[in-house]
Amino acid sequence: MRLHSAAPSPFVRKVRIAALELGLFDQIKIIETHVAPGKTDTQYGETVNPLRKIPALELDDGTVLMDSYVICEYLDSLAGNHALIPAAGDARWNVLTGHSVANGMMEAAVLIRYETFLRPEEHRWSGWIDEQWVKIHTGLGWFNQRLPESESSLEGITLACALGYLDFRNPDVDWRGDYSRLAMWHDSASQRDAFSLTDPNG
Ligand SMILES: N[C@@H](CCC(=O)N[C@@H](CS)C(=O)NCC(=O)O)C(=O)O
Repeated sequence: MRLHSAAPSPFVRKVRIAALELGLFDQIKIIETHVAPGKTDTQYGETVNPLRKIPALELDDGTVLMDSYVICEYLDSLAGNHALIPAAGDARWNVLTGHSVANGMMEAAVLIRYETFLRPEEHRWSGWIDEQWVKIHTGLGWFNQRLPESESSLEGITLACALGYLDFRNPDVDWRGDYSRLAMWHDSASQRDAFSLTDPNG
């Protein structure tokens, strides 16, 4: 399997942690792929992912899977024991909902990055950036009240990726001061090998 990746991407990190936790990482070859708005990689778009986003996973028979959620669900099915996503019941819906919220926080943080780093200064929209920050902070508060039951579920993995990306791109944002339960949860999750090996903060 070939995983189209870039080290700073929190969505790629989610897949890498999932593969490490499931013991499947040795079967994956990392392909460095650069996708940034404004720097169109037409070949990648035409041959791999029409949305030109990473991650995308190419299987040995040529099938391409995307996006990060689908890839994680696929890896979970290969491992065969529902370690990432519970098979049924409340546990399943809780993990999937937590994943959606953490993923949305990651999307907001990546959009802020594009808006502040890539978009020409005269075209930036500060009100829109503020709205993304509100989503991130409301999400942090939501998780501070409702910590994931498992660090290594898809919810726990995605939340750790969202928090790690905030530290990586916005080290000046002191989320730990406002969300102390979440900070303790993140300290504990970060001890896991799969999380520390992929930490963008080194
Ligand atoms: N829904 C996608 C989001 C992936 C995503 O936004 N990746 C970013 C890199 S962190 C990307 O490829 N950006 C390029 C673009 O938006 O054109 C997933 O879960 O895989």
